[in-house]
Order: sequence, then structure tokens, then C-alpha cells
Amino acid sequence: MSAHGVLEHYQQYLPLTEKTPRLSLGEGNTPLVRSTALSQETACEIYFKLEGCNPTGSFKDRGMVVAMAKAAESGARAVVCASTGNTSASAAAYATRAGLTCAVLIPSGQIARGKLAQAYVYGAKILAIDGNFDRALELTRELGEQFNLAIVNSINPHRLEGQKTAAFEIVDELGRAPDILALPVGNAGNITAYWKGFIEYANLKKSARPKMWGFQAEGAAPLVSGKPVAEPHTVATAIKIGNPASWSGAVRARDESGGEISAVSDDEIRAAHAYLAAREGIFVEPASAASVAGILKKQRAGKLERGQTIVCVLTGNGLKDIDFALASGFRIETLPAETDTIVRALELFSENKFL
Ligand code: AN7
Repeated sequence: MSAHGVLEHYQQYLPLTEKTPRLSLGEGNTPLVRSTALSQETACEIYFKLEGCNPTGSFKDRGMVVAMAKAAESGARAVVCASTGNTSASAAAYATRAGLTCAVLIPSGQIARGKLAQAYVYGAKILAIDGNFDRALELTRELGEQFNLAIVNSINPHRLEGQKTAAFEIVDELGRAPDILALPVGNAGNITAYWKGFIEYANLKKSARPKMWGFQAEGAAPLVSGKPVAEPHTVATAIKIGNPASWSGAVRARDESGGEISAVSDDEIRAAHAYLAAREGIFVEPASAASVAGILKKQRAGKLERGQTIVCVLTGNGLKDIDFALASGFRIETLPAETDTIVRALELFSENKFL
């Protein structure tokens, strides 16, 4: 794939016209990295799709580039979205690229600071509301209806069109569909988009379809309980969502694929986050660790058949949420700038075989 981004590379699969501006920040074409530790531990072939390598550090860029290009094509001057953080970062970047004004509605105090910094530096108008994500999305819908604003949440079908390209990349790179696709589920746009992508590719290329395994955080698991959660809670702020907009899309992906949507606890998310960093060398944000938490949980429960090919979608970059990463007892001591002291410190460390 060329470095020209999703619109150029996948134009034949996207709703583009000659008038659609070919925006790009180089999104898509993200690495599919074979797991070493987790593959060994599970006796499965596990791959990680590193969506944190996208230009703003999350999978949202794939859909945002399409939504923003279509908004510009339709003559919109401004866009709006509600967000748990990544959508706002991506919208702010691509709006700038498209020459549009961008407003983002966020639940006050509940956004990882890296994401907030992104929306800020890209120049979005940030509106922090006294309410959760679900309320912010309701307000966004109202604003979109009342004013000439394009909504760039995943209720905008162009977002899902762009996001389905990740499924294409996986099939192209593996040479076939995996047996299982594991991913975190919040507003449920991504699971809906992946399933659309796998179906389209299955029809075109006669590839098989994976089982879709979605994972929600226990305190924000409406698709597991079957009813909206009024006050969702989880450390994984990206997926702290109680009433997913793409509810029916997620249910369809689950049922048509013979998959499932289940819950992982915050402790399981923390453990998977640490496992990815310390065992695999991959730093993700907490929501992204939910897919790996889910696989580890299945393995412990003896519910993971050996020999399967599994792709875990790692949706966002760890640098977005360093407060989370440093919360587990990070401490650093400043030493005098002397060789002896440093050697002694390394020797202490060398009980862990450093020197
Ligand atoms: C890292 O940014 O909803 O199930 O407003 O940021 O498609 O919502 C983010 C969601 C997973 C869940 N991983 O995807 C937002 C927002 C990360 C995310 C999800 C999100 P969906």
C-alpha cells in the first residue's frame, strides 16, 4: 500500500466522487505484528493490529478522513462530535486539514489528557459538559439537526465506511480472514465497521469471515447485560459508554459471525495493559487492552481452542493516557552525577541481571 492514506488506497470501496477532496494525513496501513508471548501462552497464532500507529494515535483516523472529506464536499463549514477523547483528537486534526471549524463535546474531567492536548493544539473548540458521553452525544445530535453542522461521530455512515478498511488490511496481510477478531467495544461503531468490511471482502474475494469477539468494561457493558447503563464507570475512559449508538450493528456482528460480546474487569484491563507493555513491547491505552484482557480471560477459563488465528485490535496509543500508565506506583530517584553511584545502582538492579 502506498503512503497516501485510506481515500486513495481504498477509493473503489468508498463512497467518493470526483468532487470529494482527497484528504490524507497518511492514515491506515498500520502494522499487523505477530505476538510472541501471547501466542505461546495460548497455543494460538495471535496478531496485534496496531491502530495506535495512525496519525492521531487511534483507529478513528480511518473513518474521520472519509467523514471529513464528505463534509467538505457537501459544503459544510463546521463539524461537531461528542467524544470520550479519540474522536475529538481525530476530528480536530482532520477538520484543520479540510479547512473546517470543529467543535467537540466532552464529558468534563473524564478524558485522558493526551487526547485533550491533541484537540487543543489542533485548534478545536472544546466544550466540556457536566454529563457523560451519552449525554454529550444526545446534545450533538440536537446541534446537528438545528444548525448547519456535520456530525462526525460514528452515527455518520461515512465513519464506518472508512473504518471497515482495517478489515481489508487484515485479510490482505494474512492472506485470509482470521478465525477470531477481538476488539474493545464502546459506542460500537468499530465492531460494526469491521463486520461490514469482512462481509464485503468475503463477497468480493471469497474469503471466510471471522467470529467477532467484542469486549466491554464490566462497569460499562450494556451489550452484555442487554440494557443501557445510566452511569457507566471504568478506568478505560475511551469505552465509558452506557448506550452505544451502533447497538444493533454490534448485535448483528456478534450474531451473524457466531461471536460474542463479554465483559472484562478494570483489574483485568490493567493486567493486560501491563502484559502488552512488559511482555510484548507494545504500549496501548487502557481501552485497547480490553481485547487482550478478553483473550487472557478466555484462556484462563479453558475456553480458547488451540491453533486458532486471532487478531486483537489495539485501538489506541499508550502515550494518550500516561496518567493511567504512571498510576501503578511509578517512582524515580535522582542520583548524584557520579560513576560510582551509578554503577552501584546498576549492580542493585543487576539482581535482575542488568550488568
Ligand atoms: C481507544 O473517542 O467513542 O466501539 O468518542 O477510543 O467504535 O466506540 C472512542 C472509542 C475503543 C471503542 N478503543 O470503539 C470516542 C470513542 C479506543 C477508543 C473504542 C474507542 P467504538
